[in-house]
Amino acid sequence: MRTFFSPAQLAHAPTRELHNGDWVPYAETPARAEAILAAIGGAEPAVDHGDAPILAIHDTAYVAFLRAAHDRWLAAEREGDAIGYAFPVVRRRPLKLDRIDALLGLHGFDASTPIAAGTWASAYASAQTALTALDAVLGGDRAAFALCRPPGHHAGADYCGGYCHLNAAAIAAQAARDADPERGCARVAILDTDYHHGNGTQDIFWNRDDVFYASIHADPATDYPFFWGHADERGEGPGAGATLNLPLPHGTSVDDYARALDAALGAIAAFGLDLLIVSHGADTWAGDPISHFALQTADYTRLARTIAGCAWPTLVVMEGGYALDALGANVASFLAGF
Ligand code: SP5
Ligand code: ZN
Repeated sequence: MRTFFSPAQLAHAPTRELHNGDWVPYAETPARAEAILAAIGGAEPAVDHGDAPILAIHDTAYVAFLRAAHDRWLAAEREGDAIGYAFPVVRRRPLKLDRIDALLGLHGFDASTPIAAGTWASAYASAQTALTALDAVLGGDRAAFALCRPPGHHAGADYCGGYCHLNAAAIAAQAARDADPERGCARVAILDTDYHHGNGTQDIFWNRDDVFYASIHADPATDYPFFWGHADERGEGPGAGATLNLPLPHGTSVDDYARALDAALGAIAAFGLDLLIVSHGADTWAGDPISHFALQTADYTRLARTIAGCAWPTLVVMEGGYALDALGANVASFLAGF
């Protein structure tokens, strides 16, 4: 299957993140993309689709913030990566705040998603990679792979978090909806197989009945992002019933995972769709350094075959996966199933 990636996606390279109250090396490294590229034998470059498809999902003020945040951090005479430390969870109201620390708190929900010098360039390129792979699928390919990095599924319309800045899967879903009638998709389903719940994607489509969101992930009672991804979250208003969360316990291996996948695919089939977007994380692998499932490398081929067996036009978008020495093989195994 055709695979897309842009070298600009390597520019984002924060040095450290907060973990259990201390600084640790940043887990979401450029080397992740290089490991995947090496295993799958390279990729075609992304085509620039401009800001418009990004602004169809993300707020203008958030995009302006993200673009300028690191320069403003330096202008405030700080060094290194920009990280927020005060978050407005109490009586939020519109305020005209200008200080970089206020903006970092306003546009983020955690202190483990730094903004570095190359962050905007990489997040923008990651979104373009998803849009270019989408073109291949809308053009008739049965499946295509967007090697997105940085990942996107924790990012909402106006906030970053969870190593994510722009939500490439959501941007691609909206672009598919907005494409001209000949290629466009009236109904899109997103299947999120990352170990973590994709709270940003869920939030973006929470009230909508044209984009279904199904996620299989670690129970947020025990894992990040804690506040979202619980089984009783189903969407609201016109979107009631168009969100499906399937949390699983630590230690989940392939048979239990495959049962959850069958349930997700059944719900997606019942919704009816013109396009499937798989927000794929390889952090469900048994040896992942920040996760607690027990999938084996070969399991990914089996799971992907189950998805491919549904015969829906499919865009696979890369999300997480942090075991550098196994990441390439795990992603290659998943793509082999298509
Ligand atoms: C896209 C994705 O998989 N995001 C995951 C975000 C999880 N962030 C919080 C996890 C904290 C663990 N940090 C461990 C760092 C080890 N170097
Ligand atoms: Zn993840």
